[in-house]
Amino acid sequence: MARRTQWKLRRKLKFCGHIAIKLLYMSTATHGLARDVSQPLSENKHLLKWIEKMAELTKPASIHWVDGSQEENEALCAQMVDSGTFIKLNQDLWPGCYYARSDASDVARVEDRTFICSLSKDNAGPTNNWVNPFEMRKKLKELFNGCMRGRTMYVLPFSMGPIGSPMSQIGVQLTDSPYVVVNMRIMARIGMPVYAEIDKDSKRVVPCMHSVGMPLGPGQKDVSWPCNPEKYIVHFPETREIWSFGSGYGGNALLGKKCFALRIASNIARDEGWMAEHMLILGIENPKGEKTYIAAAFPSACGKTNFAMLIPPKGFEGWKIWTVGDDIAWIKPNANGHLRAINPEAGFFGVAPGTSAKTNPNAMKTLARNSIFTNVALTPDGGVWWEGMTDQPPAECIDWRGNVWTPQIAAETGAKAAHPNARFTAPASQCPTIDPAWEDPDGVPISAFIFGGRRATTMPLVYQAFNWSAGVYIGATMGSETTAAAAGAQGQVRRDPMAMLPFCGYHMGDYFRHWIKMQRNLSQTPRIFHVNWFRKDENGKFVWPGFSENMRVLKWIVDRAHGRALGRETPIGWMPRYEDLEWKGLEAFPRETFDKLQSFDSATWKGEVMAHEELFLQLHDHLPPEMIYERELLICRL
Ligand code: SAT
Ligand code: MN
Repeated sequence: MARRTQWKLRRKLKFCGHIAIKLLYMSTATHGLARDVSQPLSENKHLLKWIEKMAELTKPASIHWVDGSQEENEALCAQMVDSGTFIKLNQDLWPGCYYARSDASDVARVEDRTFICSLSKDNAGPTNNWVNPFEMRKKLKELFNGCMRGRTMYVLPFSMGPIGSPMSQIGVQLTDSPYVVVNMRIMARIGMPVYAEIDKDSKRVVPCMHSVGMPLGPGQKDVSWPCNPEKYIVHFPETREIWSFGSGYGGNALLGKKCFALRIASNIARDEGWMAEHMLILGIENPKGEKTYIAAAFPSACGKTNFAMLIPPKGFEGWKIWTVGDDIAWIKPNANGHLRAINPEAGFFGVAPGTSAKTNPNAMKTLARNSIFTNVALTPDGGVWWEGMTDQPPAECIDWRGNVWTPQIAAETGAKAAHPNARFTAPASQCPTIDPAWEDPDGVPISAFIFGGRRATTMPLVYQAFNWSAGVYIGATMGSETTAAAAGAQGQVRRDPMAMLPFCGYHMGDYFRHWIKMQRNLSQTPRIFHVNWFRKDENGKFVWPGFSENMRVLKWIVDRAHGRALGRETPIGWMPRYEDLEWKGLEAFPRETFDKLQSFDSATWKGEVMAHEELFLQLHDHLPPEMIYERELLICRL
């Protein structure tokens, strides 16, 4: 057959194929919407072809092209109320808010079921789970074969970062979870404007496959939180693909977040010379109107959201904190060699327990409307509650498992009303301190980086790295006690370099090298700091009050970044003396307690450096030489 005829025939077949999927899905699943949701909303032929292929594989009962409209959102929420996934909260108290309870086995990220399937095992490195990509593709084909039977497949286009920003990236998630669609609508920019970007064909689209992995047989009744005991969260870094199976919760299922914005984006960033980091971004404005932005890396559930929305304490009248992001930062040098950062997300997926009008009033205002609550407790008046929300717990409520909970039951059995990893999904635009520049397509300028972990001992409240490579060493050797954000044991110190251990999509050693190399493209290098809000005394009590009072540390950091604050040189870095911090409003805090907070003990630190060694041994063949030099220098100084 002549080439030309062959090509024509292929085009014809493709066209027939599109007609066929359209006909197949026409009549179903319109959810009372005026529009025919099975009608494609994009003309992009690669996208159409991929959807066709994925529908053939997963065999959904219908396809729904998500337009992102308010009308569609309401229809999806109403549908989930009918199916039992959602409970509509009392709209007088919680306007626009919904409540969901997950399956008790699907409550957090599953790190041991998360895979980086690069072509070579060496590229994934020893800190990631690796499976040969060909083998994994075979496995995924089996898992996804017919996995959407009886369900709707939603076509969910999303932009990480403001639409049209040169720093943004686009993905399309195919998912059989309407819960994921309405959460992603808060967490990312979705729908029509994203199709328009895709149809411009100017950017590569990251395909994200997601299924809860629970097909429905004919007439089979659904459960309120479908999922599968077998979970696979899979990344193919070379082809920039994500496949997630079996979970509907958080970072396992909202694929724009950790899977794309960190694991895949860290690969893109390394190749293109920028950084995808597990960092909050905030702006500090002093009474003169000078604004300084910093980015800070803390592991999951270590208070990033609280820090990002900090309210300056007594004594800091005229100061303001502006929130840009609470979890992820994409950071890129501009033409002048200055680092600029965007928050790729559009919402907060924050830990609910411990969030209150006292600890984080800005978060409470942000989540007061148009938010989704997952695994918190339901109060008799149709509201929500979680541990720490109020001093006085409700007399009775329904806990995250659906059981009656009272303070007495809690005292007797230790039962929590809310799961420790219960979350709110809230629009960033509703945050009272959202920075006016938070959607600036060029990002905000970054003057300092902060690394911080949850450490009961050893780590002082704050110190500054001597220079960039010493700072990279501090980030690379960060340790933190594990939290409920990931399934597994809690409270154990583990090395969590740059808070990226579960999120770096390639070899950690190469990631440190990338950090070292970044400095070469910078005319202005941000200063690097380490903080620890969580040091405890002999009685196991936190020594530092934290929250608003962290502003005192922040002010010193900003002043150091501008070269106008003093510090004292110690073996581990520059430290503020008592008199270098602003104590107005906290005069009662004893100098001796501060000195204790800042104290460092050579013997303990030698043990700490030994623990660094453990991680470095694992990474040794990819470790940049700077890390070895920095360790040697540190040992000499100790
Ligand atoms: O579950 S998420 O990954 O979205 C939240 C977190 O662990 O930081
Ligand atoms: Mn996080």
